[in-house]
Amino acid sequence: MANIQLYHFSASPPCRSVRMAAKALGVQLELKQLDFANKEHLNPEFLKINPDQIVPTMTDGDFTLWESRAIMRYLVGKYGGEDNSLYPRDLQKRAEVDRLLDYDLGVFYRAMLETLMWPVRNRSTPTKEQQEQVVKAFNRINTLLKDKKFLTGDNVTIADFAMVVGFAAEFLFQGNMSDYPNAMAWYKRMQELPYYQEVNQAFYDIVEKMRNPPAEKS
Ligand SMILES: N[C@@H](CCC(=O)N[C@@H](CS)C(=O)NCC(=O)O)C(=O)O
Repeated sequence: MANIQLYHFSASPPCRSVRMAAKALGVQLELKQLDFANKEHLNPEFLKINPDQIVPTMTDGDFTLWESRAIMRYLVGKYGGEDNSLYPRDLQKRAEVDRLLDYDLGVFYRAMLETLMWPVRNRSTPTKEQQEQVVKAFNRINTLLKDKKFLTGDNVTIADFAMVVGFAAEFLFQGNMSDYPNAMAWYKRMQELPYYQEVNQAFYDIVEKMRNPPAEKS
């Protein structure tokens, strides 16, 4: 197997989803951490690799790909064997995974980003409409999970990886997460996957710092 490189930064949600998919496949990634605080992704060297200058960006030999969901599909297609429950070949099963990936890209992740994550970074308050979007999104996946272990059934798929990294912003939600018990049970199940903690540690370190900020020096 050629060296597969992943340009990433460890707390980035879409980077974490790709890293979980790689772990689930047993694909080793050579991680190339970019220091976003120092805008390393805007360096001319990275511009040559990815004109969009975003992470995750994967190189597999002389092939370069970005967009986390496309990378996960590619990795399963290339390294997942004949058929793989992470992204099944069966047309209808695959279509359900695709539906969720599309819903995530267009609606779910966006709601988490704009309503829960960005306001922290920008010190702004989400609008009532944005808050309603999050409630609607949590309700949707809570309903989806009422009779399932994972988003499309009994097996984890790349849609679970894509969505859990957005869902993990739930700790910033002003409402009550106990209103979404199926979604929370799924989140716990995801956290119990053998590679989850390792891949997501940098994110939970940030969560911990936000919950218990270091005391200000006087
Ligand atoms: N839709 C893309 C989103 C990628 C993305 O927004 N990555 C952020 C880091 S979390 C980034 O590289 N931002 C750099 C920038 O926009 O300048 C994906 O799923 O891969």
